[in-house]
Amino acid sequence: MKLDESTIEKRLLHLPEWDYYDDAIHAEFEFENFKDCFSAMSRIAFECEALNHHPDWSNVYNVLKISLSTHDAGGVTDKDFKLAQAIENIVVPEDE
Ligand code: H2B
Repeated sequence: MKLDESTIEKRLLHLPEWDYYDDAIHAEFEFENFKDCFSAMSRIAFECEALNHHPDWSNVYNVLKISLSTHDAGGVTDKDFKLAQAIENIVVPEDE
């Protein structure tokens, strides 16, 4: 079920890297180099398969841009937040 804007904004307080606009949540991550970036993308891809939920994303060298929305629902749902959290767990080192 598509979440309303105030619910999305509230949940984003726990995900400071992410912004809500155009019916999706978006984040941009910068890595040391292409190898680190692509390695994170591979790990994220396994999470996507496990959750059966998939990002719109793009990569240029060491930068990864990700947009999450639930296509079937035409907006942001709980599935997007589950995947965003899984991505955070992969991309943001624990001691940061
Ligand atoms: N990913 C996203 N982001 N939105 C979807 O609506 C979606 C998906 N649907 N991954 C899934 C797969 C789907 O088509 C199956 C059949 O559940």
